[in-house]
Amino acid sequence: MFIEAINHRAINQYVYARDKETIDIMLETKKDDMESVELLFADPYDFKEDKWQYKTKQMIKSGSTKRIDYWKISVTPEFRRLRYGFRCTDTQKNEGIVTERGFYDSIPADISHYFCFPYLHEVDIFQAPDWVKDTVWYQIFPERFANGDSLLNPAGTLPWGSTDPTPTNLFGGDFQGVMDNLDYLQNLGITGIYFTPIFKAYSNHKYDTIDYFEIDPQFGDKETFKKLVKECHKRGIKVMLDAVFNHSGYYFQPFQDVLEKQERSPYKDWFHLWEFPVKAGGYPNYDAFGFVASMPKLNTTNPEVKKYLLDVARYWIEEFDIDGWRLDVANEVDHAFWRDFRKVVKSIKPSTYILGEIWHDSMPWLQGDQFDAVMNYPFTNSAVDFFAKQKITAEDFANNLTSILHMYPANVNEVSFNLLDSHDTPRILTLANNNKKLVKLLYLFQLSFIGTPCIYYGDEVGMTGGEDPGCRACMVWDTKQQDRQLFAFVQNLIQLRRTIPAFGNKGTFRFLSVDNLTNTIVYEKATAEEQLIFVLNNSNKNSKTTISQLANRTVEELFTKEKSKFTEDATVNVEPFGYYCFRVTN
Ligand code: ARE
Repeated sequence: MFIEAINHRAINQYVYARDKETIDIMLETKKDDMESVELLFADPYDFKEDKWQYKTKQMIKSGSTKRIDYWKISVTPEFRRLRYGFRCTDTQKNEGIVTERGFYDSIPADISHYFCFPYLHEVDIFQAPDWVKDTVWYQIFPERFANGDSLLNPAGTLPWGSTDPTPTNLFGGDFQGVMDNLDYLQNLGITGIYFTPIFKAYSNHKYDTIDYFEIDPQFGDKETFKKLVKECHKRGIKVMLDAVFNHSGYYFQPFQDVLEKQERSPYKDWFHLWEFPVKAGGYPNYDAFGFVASMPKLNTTNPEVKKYLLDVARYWIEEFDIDGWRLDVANEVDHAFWRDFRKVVKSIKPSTYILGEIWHDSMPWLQGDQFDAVMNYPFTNSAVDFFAKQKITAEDFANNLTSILHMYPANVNEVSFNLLDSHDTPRILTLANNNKKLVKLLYLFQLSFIGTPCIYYGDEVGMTGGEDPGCRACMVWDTKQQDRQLFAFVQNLIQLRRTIPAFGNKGTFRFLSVDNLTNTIVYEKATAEEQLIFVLNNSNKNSKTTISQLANRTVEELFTKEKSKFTEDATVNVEPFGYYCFRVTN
């Protein structure tokens, strides 16, 4: 038994309240080391004649990677208190007891050895807004979605789509252009829009804010934005804005005041200045986003700055009824600020979705006191590596996704923002070397996975684009230039996700098999009522896969609507880059 590989702490994804009755527990052991793991558990005060009245429950192996087997179980302690340990039996029938105080050959009598989940308070449960679990997002870069009001065009605005995007050129995208195309978005089936920044700013991307309380004039005014939100809400579409609180823009009035008055400026503690005089240009002599002088870092520990930014957060919810905040460079702002941010936002509108932009393990921000979710770039990278770039094997992909699903509590996974690309990355069709079959597999996996999926504007009609700014081209509106077949494919997937509970977040996810030779993955999504089995052949060869769960079962294939009955051998032949989704009917 490899006791050195056994891992559990009574924190985070290892033990957490799933809901007001249920506690989920997870243990990690060395891959293929354990034959079984049992949970030993009871109320911390449940004794009879000085003996702790523990019970046992078999844990389920919920997934594996190259290194780790994950074991999970849920318990519903009558008095919401729990002491617990693990009894591990390895493949050589060796037994061992895992407790907080160490590893033992036999069950310690002293309860103080055991892990403790002291008390399940409802108020402590990680609560993300329910509506997010059923949302399909659409990301819009406002400058590039549609030019609906040429009177707003800034000087130098170019004809729509007339040339490639650059870090500075302008094409006049605005709110009217979005409103003119809400029917298009409703027809696609999306139910949430994530706008990159819309406040008054210097650049075409608006991540260099000049005024957090003003709409950028090239997009429109507050009345137009209010109307846009109302029109979205009428269509059942939520609206999420981009909060750039890690840094301001160079022309943000407080920073301009520092440049003018230097150490005499009342705003000198609004930033992280290194020395005086603060240089107006060139390499910054102050903290910034990266080393970008035009993005001076805000001192969010300064009470004046905190108040100013929390007022911004409050204002756009109270005055415009927005539904979410996406938090730019969220990992570089202090946790104390985000805790206050959540308190303010949730006090005004508890259903607001708080989404952090963090590209790495984000457990410290997902304890329930700061973010509801983060942008799930680990998911993005693995999906793109497997399907678009054909860079990793089916087993690697399954290992990565299994690890990702076990990084966080289940409550977090179901609101994770699952994107395939964004305004910061090349577009998926470009990453897939213009192979639309790969893009379809990407969309199929994304829209049937756990979490809240996001479609980047234009991907659904086959737009291409490389690294920023290449990925920010004007939306293609000429239907002759659009891939309408791809649009219909994505539209159908969204429809399946919205109408079949097991297809979306209500369905549990597990890989059934992966085959490196045929690069085929088989996974299941299931509810108590329904079982879906997906087969994706991510290779340019025919694949033949045996799916034991289909033996002698009758199924309906969701894309062809064909009904069939499998024989004992349950073999499925899939064409190159083909896919099936079988709904088991009995
Ligand atoms: C642009 C060019 C840069 C160029 C810069 C020079 O893209 O190549 O060096 O201009 O000025 C915004 C604009 C960008 C602009 C940038 C800087 O949209 O066009 O860059 O400002 O002026 C990291 C951060 C993450 C950040 C990305 C870009 O962790 O927070 O870098 N993303 C947000 C927004 C961006 C925005 C900013 C931050 C600044 O989404 O759009 O950029 O407000 C790895 C790392 C990540 C890293 C990621 C991307 O995966 O793990 O941490 O993200 O690569 O580099």
